[in-house]
Amino acid sequence: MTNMRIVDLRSDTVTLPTEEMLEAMRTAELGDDVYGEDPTVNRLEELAAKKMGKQAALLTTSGTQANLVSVMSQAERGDEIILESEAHMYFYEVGAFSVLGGLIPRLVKGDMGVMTPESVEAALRPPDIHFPPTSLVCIENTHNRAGGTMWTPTQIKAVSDIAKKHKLKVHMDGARIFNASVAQNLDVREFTKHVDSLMFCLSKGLSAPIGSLVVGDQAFIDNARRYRKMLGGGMRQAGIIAAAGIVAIEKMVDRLKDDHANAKRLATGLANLGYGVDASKVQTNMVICGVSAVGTNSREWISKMREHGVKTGPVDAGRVRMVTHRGIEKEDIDLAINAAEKVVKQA
Ligand code: TLP
Repeated sequence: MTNMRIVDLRSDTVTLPTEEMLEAMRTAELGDDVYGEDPTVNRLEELAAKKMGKQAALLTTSGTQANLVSVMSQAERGDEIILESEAHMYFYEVGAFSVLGGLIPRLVKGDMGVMTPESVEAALRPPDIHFPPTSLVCIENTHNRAGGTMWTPTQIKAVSDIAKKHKLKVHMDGARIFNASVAQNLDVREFTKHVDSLMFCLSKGLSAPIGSLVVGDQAFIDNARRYRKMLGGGMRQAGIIAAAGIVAIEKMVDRLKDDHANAKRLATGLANLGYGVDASKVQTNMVICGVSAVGTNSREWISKMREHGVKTGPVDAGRVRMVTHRGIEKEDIDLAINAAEKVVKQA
C-alpha cells in the first residue's frame, strides 16, 4: 500500500497552482482592494472583462459567491428565477439565493443540461397577484450534474431571445465556460455575448488556487461589488490570488483539451467494461458513470475504487462522477480503468 499512486478524479477543483502561479503570487504588486487600490486585482478584472467581451469584472472568493452576488444584483427579493432542474446553483450552493437573496427557484428540466426556449417560455407565468414576478433566467455551461455537457452559442441565443422578449435578464454559471469554448473551438465571447452576466472559475481546470470572476456591464458590477462586501468578500491584498488568476487565464486555457481527451478515453474504457456510460455523450472533462449496471452502488464502488488508489465522487445512489484535470495523465486514466475492471470482477 505504501507509495501507492493516488489518482484523484473527484474534481478539477483539486488542481494545485503551477510554479509560474506561485512565482507570480510571490512577486505580485499589492494594495487594498476595498479601496480599489490593488493593481494586480485591477489587472485581472480588466483582463477578465476584455476576454469575456463585457464592460467590467469583479474578483470573488468562490464560484458560489460569484453566482450569489450575480443573482442578487440581477433580481429583487421575492422574485422568481428560472433554473435548470439540476443546476449547481440549486443543487450545491446551500440554497444561498433563497436564504440570502430572497429568491424563489422555478425549475425547468433540460436535455443534458440544456433548456429549450419553449420550455423556458412555458415556465413563465403571466402577471397575476398570486405569482412572484420572474426576472432572471440562469443557465449553466458546462453543466455539472449533466456531466460537463455544453450549451452552444445558438442554444444560448435562443433562450436569451425569449428572455429579452419577456424583459428578463440572463445569467450564466460559466464555472467551466472555457471547457465549452475549447471543446467547440470557439472564442469564449461567442458564448458570453448572449448573456447579461456570467461568472467563471479560476480554481477548477485552470488550476489557480482560489477565486472566480463575475462579468457584466458596469452598473451590474458596481452592484455586485456592494453585495460582495456585504457577504464578507472584500479581500484587501487580493492581488495574491489575482496574480495566479492572470496566469490561469493567459496560460491554462488551451491545455483543457487534454482533459477532454482523457475523459473520452476513460468513458470508452468504462463502457467496454459494461458500465453505464455513453462515451459519445462525454463532451468535456467529466464522466458520469452508472455503476448499478455492474451490480453495485455508488457508495460501495467509490470505496472499492479508493482501495485501488482511485478517488471518485457520487452523483446519486447509482451513478458516480469522475473529472479529469491537470496532473491526470493518460497512464492515470489507464490505471483507473484497470481498477474499475478489478471492481467489476469483485462485484
Ligand atoms: N462545483 C464543485 C462542487 O461544488 C460540486 C465540483 O466539484 O464540481 N458552478 C458550477 C457549475 C460548479 O461546478 C461549481 C463547483 C460552482 C459553481 C461553485 O464553485 P465553488 O466551489 O468555487 O464555490
